[in-house]
Amino acid sequence: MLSWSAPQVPGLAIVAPPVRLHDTATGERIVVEPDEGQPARLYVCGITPYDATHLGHAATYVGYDLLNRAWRNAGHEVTYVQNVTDVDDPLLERAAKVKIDWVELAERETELFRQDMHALRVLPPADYIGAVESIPLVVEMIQDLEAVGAVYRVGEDVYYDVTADPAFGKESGYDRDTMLELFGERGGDPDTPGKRDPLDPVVWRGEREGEPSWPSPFGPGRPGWHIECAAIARRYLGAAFDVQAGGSDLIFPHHEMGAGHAQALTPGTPFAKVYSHSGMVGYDGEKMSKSRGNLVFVSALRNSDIDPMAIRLALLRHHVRSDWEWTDDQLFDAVDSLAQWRKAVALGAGAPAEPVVTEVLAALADDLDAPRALAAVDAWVAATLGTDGLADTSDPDAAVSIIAVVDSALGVAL
Ligand code: 5CA
Ligand code: ZN
Repeated sequence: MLSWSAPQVPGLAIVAPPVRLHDTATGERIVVEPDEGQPARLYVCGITPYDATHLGHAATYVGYDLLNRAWRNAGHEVTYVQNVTDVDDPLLERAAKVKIDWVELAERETELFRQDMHALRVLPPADYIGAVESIPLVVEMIQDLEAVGAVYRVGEDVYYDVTADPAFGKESGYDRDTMLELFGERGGDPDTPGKRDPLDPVVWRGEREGEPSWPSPFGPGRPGWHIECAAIARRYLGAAFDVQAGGSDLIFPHHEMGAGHAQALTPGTPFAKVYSHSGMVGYDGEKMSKSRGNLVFVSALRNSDIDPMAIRLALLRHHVRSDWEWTDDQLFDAVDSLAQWRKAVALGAGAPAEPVVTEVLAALADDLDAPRALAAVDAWVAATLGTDGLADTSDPDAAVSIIAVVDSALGVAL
């Protein structure tokens, strides 16, 4: 499906350090270098397009945009893939509730998402792939799983047997009780009779009255959620790739099951080298979520004349892995910061830029530490404007380097 257009990214005079990322599976910070002769390969789980992009989504996509940029600045090519869950229970339920065609709803919200991502200067995925368009890939993968005995039928539905992958549980590291609880909360059906294990997820959901369906060798139906991302990643990135990312609400069951589906076909080869998860953004005391309705939409802020670069800066004040609460004050602080940054670079000369460029790149290579990178820019701005004493203008070309690194590494256009 159509992606969005890429912003210009300035090249930098120095090469950034190798990227280290916290891995959910091992709990360790791992250097993620692409395989010999391969680009760096990143999959970030995309939206379920039944409502507009909220700041939680934006924090996740801006967060992993830092990874894309850090790899590029370290000299790597990057293949970035993202899905759109354009058919699934929550989308169909919302469409039925508001009495609009589910295809129309998905198309409308996906288009709004593209505009939001473009405004936030998020680099677009090379392959932006919808669930509906990937049904042939899903069917093929289920057939491959069938050939190794990893799936079974329950009535009209096809389920994946979690015991098919000996590494099941390693991605999340959760105990069984936690798994059972989260599976029930996040789209799973632990109580369906006839399953071998309550945790087994559906990979093909047989046709139901009033729901869309597609023909397949298992009968008419539609894909399960986890197999969608597993099949798309496998096709567009390969059976093993560098980083699987998304919000921490996807650690289990989504990324665990996706890894299981893939690893059942390639025993002993981890699906992703690193599983990276962003924290949850809250609002009014709870996780910002479509089902709770406590949302702040990127498009609404844009429509109220907020500079998207201020939205991006507000998000970058938090580490991608931390959970945090959105407050309107943070946006106004970011508007002020942006104005200060722009005022400082408008001077041309400023405090020495080179140590700032080095520090920004080092911070981002160190598990995407945006707050640390922003602190370095803030300090340069304060020194240049003289808000901490005398204005330092000893570097005649400072602004050029600062503008370039802030744009290239942080995605903020000054
Ligand atoms: N379509 C699936 C993934 S395949 C999905 O989870 N869609 S979503 O629209 O619910 O979320 C899109 C992305 O935003 C996911 O990576 C999700 O983990 C992340 N996300 C959702 N809510 C928040 C939040 N409050 N804070 C941070 N990230 C969030
Ligand atoms: Zn996904």
